[in-house]
Amino acid sequence: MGVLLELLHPKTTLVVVFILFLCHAGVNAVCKLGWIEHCSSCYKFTDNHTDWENANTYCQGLGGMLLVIESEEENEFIAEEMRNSGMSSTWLGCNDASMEGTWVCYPEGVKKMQYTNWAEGKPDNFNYQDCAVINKKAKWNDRYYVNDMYTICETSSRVSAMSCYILGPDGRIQP
Ligand SMILES: [Ca+2]
Ligand SMILES: [Ca+2]
Repeated sequence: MGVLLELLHPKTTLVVVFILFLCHAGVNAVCKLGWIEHCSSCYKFTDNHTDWENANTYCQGLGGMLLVIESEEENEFIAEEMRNSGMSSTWLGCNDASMEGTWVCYPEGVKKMQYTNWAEGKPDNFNYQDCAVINKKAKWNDRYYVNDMYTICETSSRVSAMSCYILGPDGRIQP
């Protein structure tokens, strides 16, 4: 009986709930407040409309990286979210600046594009375009570094990152 009472103690319950939350989080992804979770990634859809370099720096400042799309599933998810939020062309963290025609994605920098969804006839390197964008129809194009495009940031939602954050009273992660 004593054990049962101890188990029902609010503090114990809180610990149990917390442990359950951690276990739950171990299976499912956890994102910072304001970021959208989807398939082991967290995404921040921003109002930032700027050139590639600024967009890249902006995402790094938020502890992420520019969006990198690695599957059709991710491509469709992003395009749908873009349509929902009225965003036009958005930067991808990929360019072929180092070697024309060899597209690499950041932050790795040397990771060749695995999945692509170029629009017909793209990339065409028109007047040396080196940065990839996705439009709301889920098609990709190459644009200039200096073009102004929307910014979506991405980060891994791995739970190991949780040690960097504190759980708020609502159970969400505080920055
Ligand atoms: Ca991705
Ligand atoms: Ca190019």
